[in-house]
Amino acid sequence: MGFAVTHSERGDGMKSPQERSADPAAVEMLQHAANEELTLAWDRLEAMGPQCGFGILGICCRNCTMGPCRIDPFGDGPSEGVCGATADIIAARNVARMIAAGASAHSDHGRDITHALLLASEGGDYSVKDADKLGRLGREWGIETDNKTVNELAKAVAQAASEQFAQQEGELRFVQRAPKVTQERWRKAGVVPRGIDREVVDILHRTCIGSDNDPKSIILAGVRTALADGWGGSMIGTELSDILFRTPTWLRAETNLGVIEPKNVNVMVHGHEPVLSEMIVAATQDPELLALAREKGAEGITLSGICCTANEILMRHGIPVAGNFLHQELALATGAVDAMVVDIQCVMPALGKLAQRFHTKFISTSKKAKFPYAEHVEFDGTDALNIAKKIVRTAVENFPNRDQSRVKVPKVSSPLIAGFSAENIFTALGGRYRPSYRPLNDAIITGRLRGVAAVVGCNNPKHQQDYGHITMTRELLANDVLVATTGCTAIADAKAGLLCPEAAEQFAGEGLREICRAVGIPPVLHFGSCVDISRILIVLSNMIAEGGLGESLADLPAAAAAPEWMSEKAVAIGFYAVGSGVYTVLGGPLPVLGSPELTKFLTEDIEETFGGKFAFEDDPTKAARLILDHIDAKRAALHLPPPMYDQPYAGKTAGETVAAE
Ligand code: BF8
Repeated sequence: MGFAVTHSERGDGMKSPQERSADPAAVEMLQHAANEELTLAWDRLEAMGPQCGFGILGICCRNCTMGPCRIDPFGDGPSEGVCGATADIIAARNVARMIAAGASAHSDHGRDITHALLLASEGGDYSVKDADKLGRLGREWGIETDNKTVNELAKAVAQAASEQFAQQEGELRFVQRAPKVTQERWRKAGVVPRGIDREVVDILHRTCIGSDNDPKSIILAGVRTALADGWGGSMIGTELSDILFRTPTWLRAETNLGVIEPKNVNVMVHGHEPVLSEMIVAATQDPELLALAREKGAEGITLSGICCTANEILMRHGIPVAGNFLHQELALATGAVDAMVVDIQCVMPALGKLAQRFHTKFISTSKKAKFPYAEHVEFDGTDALNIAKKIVRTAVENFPNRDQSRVKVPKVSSPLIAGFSAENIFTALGGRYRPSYRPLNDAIITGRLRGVAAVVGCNNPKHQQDYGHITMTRELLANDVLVATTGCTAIADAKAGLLCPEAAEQFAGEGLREICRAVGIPPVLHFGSCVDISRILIVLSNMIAEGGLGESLADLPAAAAAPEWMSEKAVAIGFYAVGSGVYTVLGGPLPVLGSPELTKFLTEDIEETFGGKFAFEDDPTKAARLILDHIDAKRAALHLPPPMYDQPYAGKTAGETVAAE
């Protein structure tokens, strides 16, 4: 697909476009941005160097004004902060606060979806699109479903979901979805989340000056907060989004900057919550606005997305994806975006100033996320369609202001298949005649599949964009590991052609290829946005329930990775994965290396409590091999035969190069 890695040396300390991204569309736009003298994230990173070593190691503390304090990792300077906090305490507190921030972001998203379900139950612009799933969830939660209308049940479910945030004691409802042995581990460790908000507050309290000063105790509380995200806020976000907007089904779509159509009005959504983007989808299809677009000289309206809100409307409508995190500025630099509409999370504050270099309207919509140089149109779910139409109208009316001579859209896009869920993976892998998890389990048990891996997470300009995702994924595929993906990794893989069934022919080992051929799936399954990693928790739990692969999530020949992570949300996800028993490899370490004791705890000792642990490995090929070793060890522990087509790391990836074919 033209994704390549080169290591040209410019000699001025600046990375070349090819070193900054493995994506040919990005390379083209980076060159264009340099010609236009635009400042992008990569430039700001280079201007920032050298970055603070204490921060990287996690041993600076700003939790009170006796500081800031920093610990000297080499032993010549202070070994304690003013209060006496050691490197171990400071690093543990810092990472716990990252978990709390990440869990808050996912969970507040879940809260907004809950609010939208409540609005739907009262009539208005939202309505329940998956009443079956609503009924299933109502029954699972012990809510009386008979003799209730859909809206009455929606209201009861929304109220029950809402209580999960405020609950003070007991256990979150979705904890019951985990295998019994996993639940018992949590109870024994005292980390069963009580209520979503409560766990976040607990972390902020215990990391305040003079509170919890036992690094292990802080980390265990961090795991509990992370579990409140994965098995709480994120899972509520996913499940209620499916109920409101429908559970995804397989569909074909297109991705990369080439989906921007220069002849059309281009509306781009960026952020996370489908509550906004779903209404924008409807507004861009409004006949009146389409007619207005033609009146203004455009041929139509193209809606595309960036980051996870793109994944949300891709999964349910097949709306094209313009790109992942590091594409947000590149998309604006095309000069063809008439409005970029943002809500929450992963939206760079730099966008407003960049938009001013073009005609682009930069429109913020959430009262929780305001931006410099943005026009703010508040959107809280009430009068949703009218507000969405107002936003799209702004884009349409802005079209004549576009300077077509400055438009530069790379002719690069790739087809993909998306729309996998814990529900339809059933039929996907079993085929029409055997819809269950049995074929998946059997494929692993017989060794046709070596195992499964979730490769997820962000872009980070410290890494060559997408290189880590693609290299790791291809190494896993070549060794018969079925890959599940979400978030910006999913978009990276899609741009590199890995979300097509044909990718199995080109990149998969023999066993995985046989499965993909038999059931017509791609070797990499797109499960949605980052909150939808909760779908993967459910899939893994269903695999245990199906039988033959152990009793807890930690027994599975499975692993997780985030090769280019950067967000606090990724830290929360990493901790709920490890806390759930999943071996998790991060490209780039957590900021804990200033505490050897904490590093050892997270990468070794924590396994005894939860069955999962972290590994830090920058090199995606080596990281994939850590995963393969882990999967093979789990296979051996389950007394499974070696992989049917054993080809230890023979793979198809060729050293440093991500196929420049
Ligand atoms: O929540 S993968 S850069 S977009 S944080 Fe952000 Fe990271 Fe992308 Fe979605 Ni997830």
